[in-house]
Parts: sequence; C-alpha cells; structure tokens
Amino acid sequence: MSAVEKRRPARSLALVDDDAWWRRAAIYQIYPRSFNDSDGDGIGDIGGIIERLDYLARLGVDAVWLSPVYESPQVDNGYDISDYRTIDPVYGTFDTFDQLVEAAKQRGIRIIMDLVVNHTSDQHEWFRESASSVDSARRDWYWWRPPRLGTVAGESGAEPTNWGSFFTGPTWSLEPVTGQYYLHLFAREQPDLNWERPAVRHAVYDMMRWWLDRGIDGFRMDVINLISKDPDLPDGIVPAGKRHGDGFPHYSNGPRLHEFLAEMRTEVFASRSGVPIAIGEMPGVTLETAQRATDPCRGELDMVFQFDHVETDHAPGNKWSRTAPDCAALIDSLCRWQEGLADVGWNSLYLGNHDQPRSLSRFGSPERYWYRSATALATMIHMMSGTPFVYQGDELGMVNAEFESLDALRDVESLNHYRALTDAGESPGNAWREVIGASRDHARTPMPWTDGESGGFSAGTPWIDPHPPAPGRSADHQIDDPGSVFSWYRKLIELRHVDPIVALGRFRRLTPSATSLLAFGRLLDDEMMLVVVNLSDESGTLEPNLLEEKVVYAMSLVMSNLPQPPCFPVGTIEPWEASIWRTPNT
Ligand code: ISL
Repeated sequence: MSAVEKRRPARSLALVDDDAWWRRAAIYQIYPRSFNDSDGDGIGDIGGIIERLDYLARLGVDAVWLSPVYESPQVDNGYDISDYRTIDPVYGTFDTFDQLVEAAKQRGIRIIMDLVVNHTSDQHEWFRESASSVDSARRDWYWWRPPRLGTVAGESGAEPTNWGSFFTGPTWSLEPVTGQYYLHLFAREQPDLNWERPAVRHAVYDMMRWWLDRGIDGFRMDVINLISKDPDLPDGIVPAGKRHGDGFPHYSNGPRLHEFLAEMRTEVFASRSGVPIAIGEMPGVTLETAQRATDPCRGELDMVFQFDHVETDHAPGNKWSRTAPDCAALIDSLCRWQEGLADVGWNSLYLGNHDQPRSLSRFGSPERYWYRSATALATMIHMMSGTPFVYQGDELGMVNAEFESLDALRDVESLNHYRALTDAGESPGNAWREVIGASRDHARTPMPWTDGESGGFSAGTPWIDPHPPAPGRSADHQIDDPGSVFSWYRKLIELRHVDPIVALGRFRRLTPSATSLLAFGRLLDDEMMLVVVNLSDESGTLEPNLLEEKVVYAMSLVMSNLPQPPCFPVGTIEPWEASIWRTPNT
C-alpha cells in the first residue's frame, strides 16, 4: 500500500466549509437534571448550565445537545413531553432559556434541542383529547385499537399485538373511557404518535420551526427510526422463554421512514440560513438505512446515532445480559461503520450517553489505568471520521456509580425491569445484579464540579445520589492540569479545529480485525495522520511494515498519553497507550 494515498474527493469542500459546520465540530451532551443546579432544589437546571458555559468554552466544544427541558411529568426524565412549547419549571423559564442561547452564542457554542416526537406524554393535550372519545378530532393522532378479536378488554392476551415494550410489559395499555388500547413502545405514559396522519406531522414541523426561530441550531431526534410503523401492526415472533413477541421488525425503519424524513427536511430545514443540524437517534439501524438517511443528496438527516458498538458487551438485543467487555469487537464494529459510511453519509462518534453505563467502566480499565484508558478511548473516537460527542462527565473520566440498593435508583426502565424479574420469581439478589449491570442511572449521577459529597452540583439534596470521584478528579482539579483527562479531551477537540485532516481525512484501518490494538490512518491530499491505540491491559507490538518504512520513521508525534512519549509509532505499544502522528505539514 502506498503510504500516502490520494484522497478520493468524496465530499464537497464547499459543503464542508459553509453549511456542514458540524463536520468540524465536537458536540457536548448535557443531561440537564444532573449537570448543575442553580436554585438548590437538587435538580440541575438551565441557570446551572449558564453558570458552566465557561467550562464548556474551555473544553472547546462547538455545540451542546440538551436532553429535554420541555414541560413534562418526568416519568422518563423529560422524554415524556406534555407541552413542546413550554420549558419545565424545574429547568427554568423562557427567559433563562433565551439567556442560555445568547450566552452560549457569545462563546461560539450552538444549542441543539432534543426532539421527542415518536411519542408524547399521556398528559399532552393532544393525547388527552385523543383519549377522550372515539369521535375526537385527534383520535387518530395516536394508535388506538380494540381488544384482540375473541378477547375481552383487560384480560391477559387482549392486547392488539403481542409486542413487548422497551420498558418491560406489553406495548399496549387499556384506556377505560373508550375501552380501547393505545400503543406505547416505551412507558405506558409515553403514547406513540401516529405519523401516518399528515396533521400530526405538520404539527411537529410547525413546532420545530418555532424552536428554530428562537435561535437554536438543530435537533437530536429521539428514536426517529420508530416513527414509521407497519400499519397492519402484525404480531412479532416470541423468542424462546419470553412472554412478549418481538415487534421491532414491524415498528422500526418502517415503509415510510425515508419519506417522512425527507418531508421534514423540506418543511423545516430547507431554506434556513445557518443550516440547522439534524441528528437521528436510530436504535437497531442497519448500515444501509444509515447510508440512505445521511446521504446529503437525499436530504434527510446529517448523521445518525447507531448502536452496534455499544452492544458489543451484551447478548444481542438484551442489554441486561452482560458479557465480558471485548475491545476487539468494539473496534471492529466502529471500523465497520467507518468504512461503511466512507463514501456516502456521515458518522456520529460516541461511546457514552444518558442511556448507557459509563463507557470507561465498560470498555476501559479504570482501576489499573484510569488516565490512560480514558484518554485512549477518547483518542479512538475523536480521531475517527465523523462528529464526536462528549457525554457530560466522560471528559473527567467518570465511572459507574456504586448504587447499593433499589431505593437509590431512579430510572423507570431499571425499576420496571427489577419489578418484572421479581414478579416472575427471580430472587431479589439476582434481579438486583442484573439491573445494576446495565442501569442507565450510572450515567445520571451529578457532575463532580468540586471535591466533596455533593461535588458542587447543588446546595440542596441531589435528586440522585452523587458518586464522588477519587481525589483530584473533580472538574476544578482537572481544568488547569495539563496532564488531566479533561486537558486531553481539550487537545483532541482543538486538533479537530486546527487540522483539517481530522474532519476531512479518509479513514483507513491499518491493523487486522479481532485485536484490541488499533492503528488507523486519516488521509487527505498528500498528508496522513496516524492514530495508534491499545485498548488492553497487555502491551502489544506494532510491526514496522504497517506503512512504508520511510513514512513510519518520518512521522512526527502530535500527542501521546505516556509519561515518556515514544520516538516512533511502531514497536512495543504499552497498555492503553494512545498516540497521534502526522506526516510533516507541507
Ligand atoms: O436506553 C435504552 C436501553 O437501555 C435504549 O433502548 C433506549 O431506550 C433507546 O435508545 C431510545 O432512547 C431514547 O428514547 C427513550 C428515552 O428513554 C431515552 O432516554 C432516549 O435516549 C424514550 O424516549
């Protein structure tokens, strides 16, 4: 292989420079409830985010994705919205929200809202009206069905389909006023909107335009690949030993998904200056669907969140059945997406979010190699092709919490799952072990701004127990320490901004599959960046024939996470070593 390949002109540079600001960007996810509390009620809020904007500016991120702050009964911490055009009082008011947008803009940070439109809260006026009568003008805004033929409403098996919900139990609940069932793929308080109805879609587009007019820069769209369902709603296959059928093939990536996304693009995004970003969360998405959805020529989304790589440490389709971490599988999965979206589409790059246990606890080695494994994982993600996302606290090397009992958990998914297990006869001990292995609450403990019990998060009692980090690892210790995890993230983000190869270079894997030692190149014109990461507690060897010898030995070191930086990229690679190399700039 020639050392420095000519980059295929797959991407339009004009697009990169003007409209597609996000190709050069790093995006920070804030889970507002756990970020910073400004009013002492124990719950993070918008005022608290404003107080920490300088921290985000220091980190250097270009945009913030804000998990939902809309009015909500908070059954699923805001992913159950009762009014899309109101800020929940727990988080603030429109005044504080507008201040946030303005203060962020002054620091060059854009605000991206979470858009949860596969479902609403059951307290949303649309649903209340829909539920009130079979003749309601909004009846068909949601999915209503009578009991299954030959059954009586309320008896077991009367649900219109046999599907199991994401949050345990059936996806249908009986509504007593009309005696019919409504569909909810998540909690019973999260009824699914019926996107088959044009009025629903246009109400959503109208709301999205309204938000963009307020000065936000785009949306992260919750489970957007679930909005088109097979209207026949067929039963799913019941896996051995399970109570419910698998409805996923019938309610995900449905027949009208691409049509709806394209319509949304035209109705909401086209002709907007500043070009807002459209990021689709798509559990279970295939590479092929992601290519179609993010092909710029088709005009749907800018990027999707796929889940393959974060499913490498559990049984297929069952997050509760954890398997040993396998960094070789993690690497192979990420590389498959790098190669799969190399010519068409764009990757979003992440290891953690508010639904995943802490990535450092899953894939790193926080006991033995806390700093090195945190920085190695970050290096792999940030130097790949795509837009990197930093989940709050990952830049501080946060790890899973040490919850001791069920009372400490808050998440509806964890609590429902525990109840289902014990109802089915599982011992409390076994149920606890299963739940705690994968609980989303691990990622939802408060940000540790300072040392000490509540970590400077709140003057009151935090809504969920804090998990104080080891001494020296809170934000105030890390921000000015050039050898901290925070500073490493800051440098990675800076590198993306200053060196076009990070945003635009073509990805090329250089090491074979099935190993946790990864070397890859990023190629642009006649230049190359070389990234080496060893995701293992064992040292490894990188053979000099990785590239042409004269190239390997001419490369200069850009960053290394070792106290004694290496002279060459090849040879012995230390446990969790990460290094970035560059052909000399010409
Ligand atoms: O969290 C998961 C598994 O533990 C995922 O299956 C998750 O439910 C899925 O990725 C969809 O997540 C999104 O929609 C949910 C919400 O609870 C999540 O917080 C959100 O990210 C329903 O709105």
